[in-house]
Amino acid sequence: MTILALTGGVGGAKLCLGLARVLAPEEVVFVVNTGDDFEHLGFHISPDVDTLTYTLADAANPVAGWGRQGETWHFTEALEELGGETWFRLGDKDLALHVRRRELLAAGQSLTGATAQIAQGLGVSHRILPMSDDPVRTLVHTRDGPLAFQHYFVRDRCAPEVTGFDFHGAASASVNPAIPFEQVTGVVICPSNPFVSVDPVLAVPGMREGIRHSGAPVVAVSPIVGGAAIKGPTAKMMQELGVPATTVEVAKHYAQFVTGFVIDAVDADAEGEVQALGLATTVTQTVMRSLDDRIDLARAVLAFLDGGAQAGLKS
Ligand code: FO1
Repeated sequence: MTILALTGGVGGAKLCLGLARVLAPEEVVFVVNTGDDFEHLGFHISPDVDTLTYTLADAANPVAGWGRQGETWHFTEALEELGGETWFRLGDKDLALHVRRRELLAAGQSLTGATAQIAQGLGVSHRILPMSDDPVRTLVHTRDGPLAFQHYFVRDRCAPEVTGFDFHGAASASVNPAIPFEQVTGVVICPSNPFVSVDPVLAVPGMREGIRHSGAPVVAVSPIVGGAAIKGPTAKMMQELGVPATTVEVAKHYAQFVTGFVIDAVDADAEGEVQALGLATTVTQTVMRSLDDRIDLARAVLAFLDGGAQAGLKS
């Protein structure tokens, strides 16, 4: 059995931790969005890869979700004094990861290879695979023109009104060859932002085909609960794109690709509408506050994959 988990951002990383507690390293592969990556201060910054790595290493900042816990900020403060860019804050321990990754990349390692060495250094034995080792950059189209992802997300604090997204470089990117599609028995789309965390992963040529060819059931966990995103700009983006910020709308977004959809108990009344899209459904608590919540949701998702998430079955 090999589960493929597609993830990005803080919300997705929470479910990945639950899956990592339930599945052995040889039973699951985490495929991570790299559309948020950018070159900054001479470093290749890979936020979703690092958020997942720190999360699986139990080293993530539990409040922010990104960066490391127990950080100090001497580098950023000193950079400020020198007039450097500090809108994108790098903690002192996090800085070591960026220095190490730059060293590994400069020595010819792929992002996958560098990620594996860093994960190993942090005691993570689960497989963390960037969706591609080729550059893919999410471009956020707004009323005031296009923005690089981190300029939208961090520098401008998700304030600009979005009109659409492009994944620059996706068309010529190669899907990560380390993804074992032929062994995949189930696919989980984690509760990440569908537009800027999941869509970039699915935009890599060969990703959808590899998953479809595996014949494995594909389930998505709704990142919207009760009309709101647990974290991040998902609901705001949906409203700005002219769609209601509802779990049903997320199900529609995924309907052509997934066989099952995981709905939070708060939205149980939406189950019929989601089933009418031809999706199997399961209702459970998807809001993850504790480690137990993460583990319970992972178990519920795996049970759903084993049971009712075959195309067309209702559970
Ligand atoms: N997010 C912020 O809102 N502010 C920051 O200063 C910031 C710094 C940062 C540094 C390293 C890293 O791996 C992530 C960082 N993030 C920051 C989060 C990042 O922008 C987002 O996690 C993803 O790009 C979207 O999920």
